[in-house]
Amino acid sequence: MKIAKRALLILLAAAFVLLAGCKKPAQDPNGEFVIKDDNLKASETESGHDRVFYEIFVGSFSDSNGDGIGDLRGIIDRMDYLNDGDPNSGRSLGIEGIWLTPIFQSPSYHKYDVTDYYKVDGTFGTEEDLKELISVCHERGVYLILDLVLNHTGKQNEWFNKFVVAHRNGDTDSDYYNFFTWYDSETDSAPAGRTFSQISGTKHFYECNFSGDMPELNYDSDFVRRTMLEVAKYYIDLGVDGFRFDAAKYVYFGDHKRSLEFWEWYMTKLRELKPDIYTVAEVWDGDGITDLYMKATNCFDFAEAMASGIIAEAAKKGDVNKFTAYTENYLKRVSAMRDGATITPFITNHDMDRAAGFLTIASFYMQMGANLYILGPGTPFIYYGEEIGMRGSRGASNTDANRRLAMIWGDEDKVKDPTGASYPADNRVDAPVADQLKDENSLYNYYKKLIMIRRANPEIALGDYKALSFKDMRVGGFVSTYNGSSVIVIHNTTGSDVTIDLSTVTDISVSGIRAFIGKGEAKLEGNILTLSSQTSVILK
Ligand SMILES: [Ca+2]
Ligand SMILES: [Ca+2]
Repeated sequence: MKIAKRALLILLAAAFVLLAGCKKPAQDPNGEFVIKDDNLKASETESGHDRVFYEIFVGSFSDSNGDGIGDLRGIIDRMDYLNDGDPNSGRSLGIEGIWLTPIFQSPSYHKYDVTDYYKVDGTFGTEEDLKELISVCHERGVYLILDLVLNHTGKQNEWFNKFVVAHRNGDTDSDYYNFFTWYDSETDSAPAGRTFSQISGTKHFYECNFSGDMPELNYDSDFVRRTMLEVAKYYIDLGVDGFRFDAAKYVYFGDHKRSLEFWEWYMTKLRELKPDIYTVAEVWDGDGITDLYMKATNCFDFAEAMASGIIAEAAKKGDVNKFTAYTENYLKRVSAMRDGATITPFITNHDMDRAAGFLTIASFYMQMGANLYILGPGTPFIYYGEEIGMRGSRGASNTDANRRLAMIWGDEDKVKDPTGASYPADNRVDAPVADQLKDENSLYNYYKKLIMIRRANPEIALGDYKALSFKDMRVGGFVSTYNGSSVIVIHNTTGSDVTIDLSTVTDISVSGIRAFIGKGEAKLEGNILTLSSQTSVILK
């Protein structure tokens, strides 16, 4: 990992030269943001984890061989779009980490039912492709994390077959007899609240809370624990930077105490293998529960996500003070759980209706939502297509495929929707990638600039966060101090310009505007800040 870290440093240093090296205040060609500071120094993060990540739903992203299915080579081919390794070029989105949804052999399009953890699914490519993707990512200072499904496997996994055979033969000595959780219907009743299915030819039932095709692994078995540790070790040795853990709270269904015990054990082992590993878990629950799991691993913050989440609420209805107070409080709780823990804000992922459906672009809600979570601490996760404003929701046909539609490149890419998708083709995006790349006012270019601003002002992601309090609840912000340097970030989500006497909200003296981004602009005269409607400013 030293190489990747060094690459990040070079990247950050180059960004510093680009963005802060000008003697006069730099004006972006289209005037949407300015960077004014000759003294900015990019600093290496303590954990290296305060990155902007990008979730790729692999089968829907980019198809390299014309079969309509997104694949690893397609991602390699699109790396210049994601991060071209040259911050001076200004020609790529600039994400610093990639989460791949599961890539191992599986019969489904989503691949959360793994048949063989040691094989890249043939439709996605080969292990050689994975190695190449890892190496291309690392050349560009980008982390690559894999989706690891530890709660269950697919029914077609040979482990399940061995488990079934062991039960049919009454072979209690087999290592596989207890590989999945099960009960004997002749002597026991089904544990309450959990779902089981019969092992054909026996009176035994295996646990399958998600689907009959997804038998649940039994982590009371040391053999299972060792087996699933070997899987992680295999991919760590291959060079991945970490994992996203699926369904983490269900390892012991309905028992957070035991599930957490498992994750603490697993993470201790992984950190022995790779001390700087980055992991993030799906614990789809309220903060009271996710906080517990922070002891072991970072967790996605579901309270911030979706139409009802704190980001969308602040972006639309404008209670920015609620958002910043929440963030300050959340950071405190998380850092109390574990050294090095980071927060993980996001608006949507592959299990949710897409953001541009509930944060409309024309009303500038989408842009303000992005400002709120990308110009902030932690590890923001962008869902592929979010940066071009793709829409897609379950809708009346009630299918998750509509949330995982084919990326709209507008070029020769033939990537197709997953099976079952029904979302109207004419309402998916305002303009494809090819057009947005050329349009300085596109949402894509907006996201790109947000990431540049974040990178050029490391205090935003790394500093000690302190929410500021404003009279108008729809104006809000925070001070973030890192290595003795403070920035102030202020968001105006209201429909009108605001004028703020900064001395009424902070005693930190400000010498100028570092950047602004949004619908309008920011001006500073002495302590008096004028901030346009739906605009954010970074002051220093
Ligand atoms: Ca393909
Ligand atoms: Ca389970």
